[in-house]
Amino acid sequence: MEEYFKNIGPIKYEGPNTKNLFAYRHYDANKIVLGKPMKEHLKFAIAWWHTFCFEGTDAFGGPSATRSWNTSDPMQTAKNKVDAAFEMMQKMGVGYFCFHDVDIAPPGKNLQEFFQNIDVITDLIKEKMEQTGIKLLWNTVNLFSHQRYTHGAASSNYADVFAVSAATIKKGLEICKKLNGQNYVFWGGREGYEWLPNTDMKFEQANIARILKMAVDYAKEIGLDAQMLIEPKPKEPTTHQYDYDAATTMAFLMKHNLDKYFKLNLEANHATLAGHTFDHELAVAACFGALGSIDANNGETILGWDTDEFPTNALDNTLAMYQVLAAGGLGKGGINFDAKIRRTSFAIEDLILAHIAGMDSYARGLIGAAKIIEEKFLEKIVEKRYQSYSTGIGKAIVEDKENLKTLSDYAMKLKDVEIESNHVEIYKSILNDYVQ
Ligand code: XLS
Ligand code: CA
Ligand code: CA
Repeated sequence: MEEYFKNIGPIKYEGPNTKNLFAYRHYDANKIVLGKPMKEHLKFAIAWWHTFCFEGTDAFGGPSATRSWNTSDPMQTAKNKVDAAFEMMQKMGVGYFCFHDVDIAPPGKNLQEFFQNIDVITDLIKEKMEQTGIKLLWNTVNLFSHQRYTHGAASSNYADVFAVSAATIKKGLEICKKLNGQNYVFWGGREGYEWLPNTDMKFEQANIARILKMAVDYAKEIGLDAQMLIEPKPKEPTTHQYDYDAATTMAFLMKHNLDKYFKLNLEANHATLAGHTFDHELAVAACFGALGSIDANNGETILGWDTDEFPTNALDNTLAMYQVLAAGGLGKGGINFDAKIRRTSFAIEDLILAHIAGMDSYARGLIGAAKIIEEKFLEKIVEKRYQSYSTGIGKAIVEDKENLKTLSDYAMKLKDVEIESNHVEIYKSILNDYVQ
């Protein structure tokens, strides 16, 4: 079997002072943080599409990277990618992976051939999983790249496209069951509109809900107990995507009585595109008890596209991990690097280095967030801000003992209403001390 990442690894923790680029400086898998090992807080996953399929193309040029797993035979290439993926995950000590159906197997001439190809490759993946103990964090199906999805998949104006989408999702759920996936993701790639005036938005959203309901029913039928996840994104490729952000997606799920079956897979770059911070999206999901999993990356805010860069901003990651810890963790979810190397980082070792960078940055985030929690830095500030609700009239309000009349009587008797400063600048400054 060919070795793809030659003379690299295993990647070990060497601490922040190491000069070895091929070592973890902060991610120390077995180090206990808040009572459990880092590797359980940070269930890192490698994204098949960005790592084994992306070759550095952009809107202005073809591949910049040459990968030795590519051959002239698409099935052989798919098999080589399985070897490369497991070699990389083992060398890095990464315990999970994620994929779209189209990432792992060639399309063939028709759906039948595509599904047969998937069967062959997933047999191979299953074997590797059994040998290594590496798990499937989630899989999904790509209902956006093929020409037939030009007008959407479940939201398409063509019923045949809806039917093909249903068949493809059925297969996706079967793969998830076969590989014991922890989660199953729906990202509505083209579920949105190009032009509102020619779109029946209510109808399209009802059809999306229909297919999701069918998926829930089928998962039940085949005994699949993976957590179902929806991944919000506001725009790109469509002008407007229906699952705009966490709040919009929850409203959609609740309207269609699907909220009990789904949680959210939240991506940092999608938060940026929606005009939110990533920790905002995580906090919104947590409010609904729907914090499912993370697609870890960063958007280049100057460019304003979905650039899917590796997440290296320690402050952002600290705030993100703070939300995760405050919500009690990600449950079955994990931290998938939905991130790709820059076009200029085309060397094979960049795939490893970029993942080290992301993992170390998230480890910094975890350590910093744990310190914030241990020292109750934010907890004390928040407690103080809301203390007027712990006694007197505030307590009565939150215990639902008051109404507009009783509050009016109370307010009329007030001589003055006293409020205090937020002191936000100094707290933001002190927060920097927690960034590791
Ligand atoms: C694209 C999305 C996609 C989903 C999975 O922007 O991030 O990659 O994570 O289909
Ligand atoms: Ca994503
Ligand atoms: Ca993205």
